Amino acid sequence: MHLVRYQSSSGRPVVGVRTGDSVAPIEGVASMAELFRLSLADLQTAVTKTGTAVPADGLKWLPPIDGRGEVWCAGVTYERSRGARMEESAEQSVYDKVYTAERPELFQKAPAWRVVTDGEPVGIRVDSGHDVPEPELAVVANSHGEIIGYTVCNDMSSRSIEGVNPLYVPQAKLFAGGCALASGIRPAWEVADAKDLTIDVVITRAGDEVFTGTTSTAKLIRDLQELIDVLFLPNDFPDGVILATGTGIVPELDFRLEEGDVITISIDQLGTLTNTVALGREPFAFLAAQNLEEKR
Ligand code: DO4
Ligand code: MG
Repeated sequence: MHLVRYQSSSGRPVVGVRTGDSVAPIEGVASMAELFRLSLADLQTAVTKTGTAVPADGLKWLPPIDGRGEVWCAGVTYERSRGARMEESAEQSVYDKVYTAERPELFQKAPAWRVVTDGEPVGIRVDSGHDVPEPELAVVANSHGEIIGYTVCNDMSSRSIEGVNPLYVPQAKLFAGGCALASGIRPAWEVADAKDLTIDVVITRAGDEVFTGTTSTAKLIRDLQELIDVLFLPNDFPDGVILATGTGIVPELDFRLEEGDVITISIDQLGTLTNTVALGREPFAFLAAQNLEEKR
């Protein structure tokens, strides 16, 4: 089962449960924010009260986050990420230190309205030149700080901008189309061990595979609930938060994304996220133009 958002025939967003090939609206729930305000126990009850199911095929999926929801990221949580940052950066020691530090690296990635989902484009900056996807397990926490589910995140990143100076991380990480989430959230009670999931990525260019990578969340050095607790210590998340937990897959330095590349990230038990790379901010004008009340 996945918690999803999709467009009704009138264009309004609907929150529902996708099971197999069909989707059923959750009764009395108008937004993901409403679901994310429930306790885990109340959410388990809410998802059992659904209306008439419709075929999933052909529906327009919306990102599984809305309202005041935010996406955050943890960084340098896999040995591979520490090594790749040290290779690309003029300031190696900061990455080495944060990997083992008590305080994790956490940064805000996107408010809900900037998030793209499966089938929409992901972005690279016109002033970058060296860009990669970051395939990551994303943890969904409700407004009470409880982990309620998991999904797939692509933390699109500019290696060239971050490589010059770690203080440029916000510019390397937050830009139009930089944050993609799979369209469905797998409830936490259906995932036996989130620290034992295989993550795969395939990148194709004009139909040819140009990069493949794989890792396991078993290699993630941080505890998931501890990461959420650090986020909630100084912050309220009144409509919940989705935390991407860092990448364990970084291509070698000679690989860089190009416009038109197709990135497919799969996480065992959670699902798949597929996006095509677009250059610059114009392809993402639809995000700024959307009517938050009616469209997303
Ligand atoms: O330190 C920069 C961010 C690293 C990151 O996003 C990751 O490890 O996934
Ligand atoms: Mg990352």
